Amino acid sequence: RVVAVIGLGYIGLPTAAILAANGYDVVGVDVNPKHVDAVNRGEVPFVEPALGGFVADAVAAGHLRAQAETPAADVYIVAVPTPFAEGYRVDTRYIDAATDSLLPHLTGRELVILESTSPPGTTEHMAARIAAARPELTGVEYAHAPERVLPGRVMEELVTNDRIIGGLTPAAAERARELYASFCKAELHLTDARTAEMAKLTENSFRDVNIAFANELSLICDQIGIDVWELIELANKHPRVNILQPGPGVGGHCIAVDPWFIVSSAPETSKLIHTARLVNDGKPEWVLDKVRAAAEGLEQPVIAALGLAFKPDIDDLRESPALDIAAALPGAVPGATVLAVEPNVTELPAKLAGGPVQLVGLDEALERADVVVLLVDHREFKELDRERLSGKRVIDTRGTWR
Ligand code: SAJ
Repeated sequence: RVVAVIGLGYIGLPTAAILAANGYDVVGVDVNPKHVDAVNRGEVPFVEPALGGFVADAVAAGHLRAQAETPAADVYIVAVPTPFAEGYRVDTRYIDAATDSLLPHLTGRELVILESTSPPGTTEHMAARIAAARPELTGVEYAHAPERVLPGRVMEELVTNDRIIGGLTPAAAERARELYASFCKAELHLTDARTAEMAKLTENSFRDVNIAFANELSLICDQIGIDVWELIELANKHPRVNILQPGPGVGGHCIAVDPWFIVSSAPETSKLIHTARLVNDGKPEWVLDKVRAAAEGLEQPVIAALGLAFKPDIDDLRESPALDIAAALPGAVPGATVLAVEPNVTELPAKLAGGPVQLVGLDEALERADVVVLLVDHREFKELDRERLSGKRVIDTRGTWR
């Protein structure tokens, strides 16, 4: 049985590789020729532990190949980006393009699975789009099977996390269950597509609201002179309290995005979820204020921004507050030289390329900087000998060097 996985990104490629390792013939489809070529060489075009071995083995065994064109297949898995459109509604441009690419191949027996995180109703939208173009096909089945894997632990969590599978019909859900059961050793929970869509958004909103609580505490504690990390550690000794960690903001393509899909689905009602987004999105500005204050009185200060990724030990810069802060620093502190350190990338991302921010190694940054702002708790920064920070003005947004 042939499975076509459309979108070979952070979710599509791991899913393609693990299906190939579990008995399916998998064709990965991507519009980016670099991704296609990398996969066909058995390589992974981004950083994700353990994925490299899976891809190399699957390609070598002939169970996985990549191409630009959508092929005929028995099962289609759509794992393309779902960015925002106007008013924080979903932009279905990539989903629609993926859906349209199936049209010439469908015979009426296929299962189409949407994995991309989407507002309630998106799986129905796909089905309606196909029905409008190919009304004679009555047997195509649809399901939504949202991924919940944590970047950095994807290959493990694909196997060990419970999974929600929502069918447009119960039969579609059953059919999708069989596919996921080939590699997922945890429980598969069947429901309808709308509930599955909302469940995914709810999980990430839960985390966003809880991080906002920690971030708001960090502002309050700063104002009244309390160490927020000690405070949280102590409060968490309560058996039913489990506060998350403050940071420079919330990043990634999931937690900073998904709550908006709930807000745009029910704008009048989603008050807390909306406010949490604003609290977390306000944190980078607060960090910039701290850096501005730290640089005060220094002539032509050198500022080192440690970390650009949206979380530790990955190269993913999507929606990263650290990247936004680094990009805003030259404007926030006029006359400053801004050095960025990001051990997981080899060149400046598009947002910084050609601008005043320089990408340097950790040693050079520490040698030159007057002000050091820690934005991501990468391993290299955690292990740093604290002596090397002496004499510098330090802003530790993660509480790593307490
Ligand atoms: N963060 C904090 N404080 C914390 C925890 C996280 O500031 O205590 C920040 C991180 O620094 C990062 C952001 O939140 O900027 C998100 O990081 P994360 O590790 O919480 O989550 P993601 O985006 O890597 O993955 C999330 C996960 N969802 C949940 O934990 C509910 C993952 O399981 C999902 O599969 C993923 O979103 C997704 O793809 O939706």
